[in-house]
Parts: sequence; C-alpha cells; structure tokens
Amino acid sequence: MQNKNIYITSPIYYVNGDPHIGHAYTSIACDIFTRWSKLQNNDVFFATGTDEFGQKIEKAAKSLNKDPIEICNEYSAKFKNLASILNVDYNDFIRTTQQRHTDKVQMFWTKIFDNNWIYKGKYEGWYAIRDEAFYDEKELINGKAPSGADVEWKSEECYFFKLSKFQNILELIYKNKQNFIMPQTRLNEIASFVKSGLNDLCVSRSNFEWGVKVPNNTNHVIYVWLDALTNYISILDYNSDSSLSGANYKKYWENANKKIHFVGKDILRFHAVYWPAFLLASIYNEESLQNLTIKDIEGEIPDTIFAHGWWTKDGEKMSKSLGNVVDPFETVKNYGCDKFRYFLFASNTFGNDGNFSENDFIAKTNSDLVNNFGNLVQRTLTIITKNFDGFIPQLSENSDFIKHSLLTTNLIDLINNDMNSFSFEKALQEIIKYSSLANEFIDKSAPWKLVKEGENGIKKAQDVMFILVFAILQIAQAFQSFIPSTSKKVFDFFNILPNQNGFYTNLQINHKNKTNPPQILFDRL
Ligand code: ME8
Repeated sequence: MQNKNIYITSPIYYVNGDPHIGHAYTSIACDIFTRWSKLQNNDVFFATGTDEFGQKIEKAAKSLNKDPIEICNEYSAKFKNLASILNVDYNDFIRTTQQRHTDKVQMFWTKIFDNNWIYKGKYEGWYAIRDEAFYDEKELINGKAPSGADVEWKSEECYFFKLSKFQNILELIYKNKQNFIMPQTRLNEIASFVKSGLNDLCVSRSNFEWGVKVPNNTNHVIYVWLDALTNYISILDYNSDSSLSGANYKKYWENANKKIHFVGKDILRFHAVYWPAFLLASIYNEESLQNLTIKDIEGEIPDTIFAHGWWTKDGEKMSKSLGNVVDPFETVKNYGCDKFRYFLFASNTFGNDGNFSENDFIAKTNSDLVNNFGNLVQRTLTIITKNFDGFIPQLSENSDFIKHSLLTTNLIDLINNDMNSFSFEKALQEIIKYSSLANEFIDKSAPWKLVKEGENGIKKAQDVMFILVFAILQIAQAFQSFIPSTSKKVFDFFNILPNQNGFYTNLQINHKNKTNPPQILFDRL
C-alpha cells in the first residue's frame, strides 16, 4: 500500500530557443523531489512538457522562414533530450500542440465561459511578446516591461476574464493556505500585488493564428498562458464531469494528497494569481464563489507553488547576445550529469538566485565529491580488498563502537525535514557533514595500522570497516534523489542492491558478498 498520491510539475518550456541552465534547474528540482517522494513509498506523478503556441513561437518561426510546427517539433525534441541527459525521470511529457491538450483547453474555456466569467471587449494597452504578458502603463520601467522585455501597444477586440472578481478569494487563499506560495518571501510579493487591485485579463488574441481556437469564434485564439497553464490538468486527462474523469486526473488532481508546481520566480504571478482563479472559475459562478471557505476549495487548487531563483553566469545575467549562457548539454558532456546536478543544488539555497562560475563548480565538486565522499569510498574499498580479501567484515557483538554516532545516526531521518521543506542545500550539507565524520573516523582509528596489531587489532579493524561501509551506504541512500547514478555505482561497488521502491529500512549488509576492486567514484576536476 502506498502512502500518498503526489503530483509534481515543471513549467512547460517555450520552444523558441535552446534549453539552458534555467530549464535544467527546474527539471532537476522536480526530479529530486519526485525521487525522494517515491523512495518514501508515495505514488508520484511527475509531469513536464513544452509550451508551443503563442505569438512568440509564431514570430520565431517566421524569422526562420519555417512553419511553426517545424520549430515546435525540433525544439520539443531538444527538451526531451535534455531530460534524458540529466537523468530526469518524468512520467509524461505533454506538448501543447497535441490534440489531447487542445481539446482539454477548449473544454476548460467552455466551463469558465458557461460560468459567466468571460465577456467580449476591447483591449488597449501594452503587451510584451517575450513574456507573453500584458502590462499596465504604471508597471512599465523606462518604457519596458519589468522583465526588461520590449512592449508594444495593442488595440484589439478580445475576450476578457473577470479576474477583478477574484481578489477576495485569492486573498483568502494566501492568508489561510499554508505553504501555498514558497518561499515565504515570495508570498508577500504576490499578496501585495493582488492587494493593489486586479484588472480583468484579456484571454484571447485575434491578430495572429498560432494558438488554440476560441470555441465558437474562430477569429480568436486562446491567450497562451490560459492554454499553457491548462497543461497541468490536460496531461492528467482532465474532465470536469467527474463520473467520466480519467483515472490520473482523479488520482493526482482531485484526490491528490499534494500537488506541487515548481516554477521560476519570473512566472510565479501566472501560477499564483491567474491559475487558481481559472481553476475556481471552471467550477463556480460568481454567486457560488461567495462565502466559500478555504476547506471548500483546498482540493481544487494546487497545494504549493515553489518559485526558485535565477542563475547568473560569473555575476552577469545570461543572454544570447552576451554569449554567456550556460549550456547544460556542454556541461554534462564535459563533467558528467551528477556533478552538474550536485553543484546546482549544493552551491545555492533553493529559492534564492544562484551564480554559476567554472571555478566555483570545480572547487565544490573537488571538495565535496572527490576529496570527501569519493575518497572515503576509495579508501574503504582499498582496505577491505587488501586486508579482508574483499569481504565486508562484521561488527563484533561486544564492539566498543556499538554506540558510535556514525551507526546511531539515521541519515534519512536527519534530512527528512529539509527534504520535505525543499531545503535541498541543507540536506546536502548534512550528508557531506556525515561523510566528513566518516573520513575523520577512518583517520583517527587508522585501520591500516590496527590490522598489524595482532588478534585484538584485527577485530577492531573489522569493526571500523563495518562502520565505514555502513556509513557509505547510508550516504549513497541519502544521495539517491540528487545523484542517482552515483548512488547506484556505490551500491554496485559493494554488490548490494538497493530496495526496489524504497530506502532500506535496515541496511542489510551481506558479509558473504564480495566487494568489487577499488574504483574511482569521481574524477578530480
Ligand atoms: O516561462 N535561471 O517558459 P520558459 C533560472 N512557457 N531559471 C530560469 C532562467 C535562469 N537564468 N531563465 C529561465 C515559460 N528560467 C513558460 C512556462 S508553464 C505553464 C509555462 C526558468 O521556457 C523560468 O523561470 O521561458 C521558467 O521557470 C522556466 O525557466 C521556463 O521558462
């Protein structure tokens, strides 16, 4: 019996450019939390994909003299490939140009329309194609969007969504739903934006073609953010008639114990303001929206939207024109996937902005992975091979070390709170601290000397080696979500199979298994 149903999503990525470190970062974060949740025996669904409609994609295609679908196919494949080289193990990958998605977007629109939240009007204002977002005059900074994107004046007939009517219910959510927006600092930002008053939102466009058609009016396409956000339910086979609901929609949305969206801080507003409003609009009309309590709607909206920070390169904003974009394909090719995964989450507090520099990358990898954990594994295997013919010694019953902290510490328990609150960097610090203690233990107890000190010395050396193997396997377990291939390698060195769908509750060390000859776990950079 599995514990909980957990739904985890990454943003769906725009197909107008090559994948970069930012995309890699969000996808790996989702993968880490997915793996962690699965190891805790939860039933997890991890969704990702590509965002393929909108003016931005149409424009990119035109500039390349291509059909939009051609560039969608090309770039969507690159994002799939990115997931594969990063060892990101998703359950499903949605493309918004797939009919399984467009059908559901139209269904979702119709629900919102039938609940009387959509009316026709005329939009006059600023639009940034790069952000696919509308901005008020008062939001512009030096004539540009707050993101720095160019804006253009739009004056077109469009359908409006009555976002202004959602201020109260959104404020109720922010106030009463714990962990709805994480980290906490971001909650304040969004809450004050909503408090300053919401305008109705233009949710259709009529001056270009590349989008999902508005039902019953083919002159309009649905605003790309309404289309894109719907991916989170279309991928689960959303159906608002619950008797017909696809099993996944029931399991991972309606009846999920936790629904978590990981996003970058730049797209938090779309997820924390528009998305819950759209979801509620698909269920309630204006009258039934009044007097709802947080309990009534809790299952209908996401549980957590976690906004991570942005990466810079050597302290500068990354951009194509500066040519300083960190290419995840290059980095993985040069250094390997696990070192990259490790650095992204060990070098920076998840939620804060991070900076990528080759020097920091090399220093962090060498100090934590090569010199610390890698060295521990290498030394331990060497001593076991040399002195114990490759067999892992047993801990003697009356050993002086029986209460040693390396044995009594349960590393998984130790990192549990950090992992569940997305403090990934703190969990990694705990693991590395424990690994340092194991290295100190090997130095202090000097098993290579003990083996030369007669029967008592050998017995003591056996105890030491058992404890070291135990410590290494605990570390490999705790590392499983972060650097899965490395963990597997370590288990393989010791000829031990990790449990199929969970952590070891008890590390079962089979003393009859022969360890493999010492091998290097990480190359020094
Ligand atoms: O926004 N550092 O797609 P996208 C960290 N299609 N993260 C970064 C980053 C950086 N330097 N640059 C970008 C979209 N990102 C929409 C999403 S979801 C329904 C639709 C992050 O390809 C950015 O914050 O532009 C975002 O979370 C993600 O990359 C996808 O960006």
